[in-house]
Amino acid sequence: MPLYLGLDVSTQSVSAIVIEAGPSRRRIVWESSLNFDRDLPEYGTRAGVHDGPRPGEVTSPPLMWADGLDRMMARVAGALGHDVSRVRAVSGSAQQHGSVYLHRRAADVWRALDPAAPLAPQLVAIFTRAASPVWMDTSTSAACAAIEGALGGPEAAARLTGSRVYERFTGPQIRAFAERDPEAYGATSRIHLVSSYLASLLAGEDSPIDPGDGSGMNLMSLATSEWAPEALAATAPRLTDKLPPIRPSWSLAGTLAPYWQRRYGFPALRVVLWSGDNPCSLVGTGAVVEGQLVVSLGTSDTVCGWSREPRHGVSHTFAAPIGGYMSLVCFRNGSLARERIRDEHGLEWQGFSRALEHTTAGNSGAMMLPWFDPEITPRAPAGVVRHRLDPHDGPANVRGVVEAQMMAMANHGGAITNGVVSRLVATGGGSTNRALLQVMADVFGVPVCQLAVENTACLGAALRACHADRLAEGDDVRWPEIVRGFTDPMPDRIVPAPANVALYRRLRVTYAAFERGMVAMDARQAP
Ligand code: XUL
Repeated sequence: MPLYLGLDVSTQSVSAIVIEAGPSRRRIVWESSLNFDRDLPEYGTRAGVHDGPRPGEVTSPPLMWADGLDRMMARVAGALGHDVSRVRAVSGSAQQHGSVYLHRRAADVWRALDPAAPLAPQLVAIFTRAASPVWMDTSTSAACAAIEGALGGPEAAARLTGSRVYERFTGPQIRAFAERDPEAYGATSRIHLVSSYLASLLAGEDSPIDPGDGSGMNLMSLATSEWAPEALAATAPRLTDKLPPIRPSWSLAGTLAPYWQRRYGFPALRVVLWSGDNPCSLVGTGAVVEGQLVVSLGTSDTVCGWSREPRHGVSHTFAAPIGGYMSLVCFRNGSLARERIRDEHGLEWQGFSRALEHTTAGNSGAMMLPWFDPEITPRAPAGVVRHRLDPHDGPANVRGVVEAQMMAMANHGGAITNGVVSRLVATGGGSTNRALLQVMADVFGVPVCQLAVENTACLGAALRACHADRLAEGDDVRWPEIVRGFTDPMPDRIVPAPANVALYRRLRVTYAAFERGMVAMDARQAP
């Protein structure tokens, strides 16, 4: 029976999932994860990132991602033993928006990697920028304004590229780099996303970008899934030559490079284009039909769902890696905000859950806006926490942060399914906390399902590898068949309490007004 490998390079870790996907046996065979801070301490990251010298700058070393990939491939080969010969295809998921800047020599270097030596030392000279900006970077507001201006305003930018121009999106990141360091920009012959960079390393050749991750750049036309010339022109000089082509998500980047075959004993397997973590998660949660909503509780919290036609009234519309579209709303203050409240009040996760269980829905009218860091949704460039509760009351703060996050997600994510949700799936690290999911069920007013697998982006990458492999074999397989047996919800759903549903319906209006008021106040106070 064939095996498929899915990899995930996220903000904080590298993970791998191997699946067996035959007609009768469909299961995860093996999974593993390594953490950048803990397992690659030589890069000196905190939560996988470095704060840059300028305010709002957040970066990661692209060399660390390659090193993590190398170490994970060694683990995969070691764990599978002789079964490694059964692996037919690999694909990957990567944090979205981050970009990697390469010298002309990069393509020659990764075409001729020496299997007798580790990967990272062979790559040190390929970068024109040693620090890659990542999605947490908020330093590019001036670039955003300039690009949006050139494209005819935020609405026009959203019509063209699927999103208004956001600080973390790759286009404004490229523009800011070209302005701050024109010499290094001039020396850059290729700009990759994290996803296409890592696919290139696996294939040993320059990988295209897939439309799923391409739509997180403010550079791709959502209508055609091709680079939008007017967006490229609004961003930086000679950008057309520096970007790889865009190809359908199920295309092949090539065959696994000799480095991986000789060093670790992998066969000449198919390397399928990588995509972003959110597009991959859509597949890994089985949300491949309309009406389903997926809430991911990770470093960032996100709400997303699939639709045949683009949805209006959501912050991001991406091309889905299965065709059609996915809507996404991203909240930067996700697990980091929950951890802040947990730590400020001297709690462990158990105590955090107990605080939720021992406080009542609605928090006796107390509310907070938990924007510890600059928030993406709504856009709140100066991170600041607003309280309508006693900041010293631990349990009230725990309930405050969770209720705020759930109400924000329900309010801003409503348009994804036109208000009618047929299945609500919770994923990501935070989704193991049932007390938190009870608040989610009550606020959204629908039962919450959990899946057996936690890392849905990584599973999605493995399923995408399987799909592309079967297509390449001439089997025009449908997506519900691909995800069957892997993404079925666990039986004990978390059911909303009717009284709380009615309460939160009212509170969501109050919360939206609180949020709007604070955003308007910030706008008035901005210099
Ligand atoms: C999505 C976003 C985050 C990252 C996290 O737009 O910025 O969800 O993809 O890895």
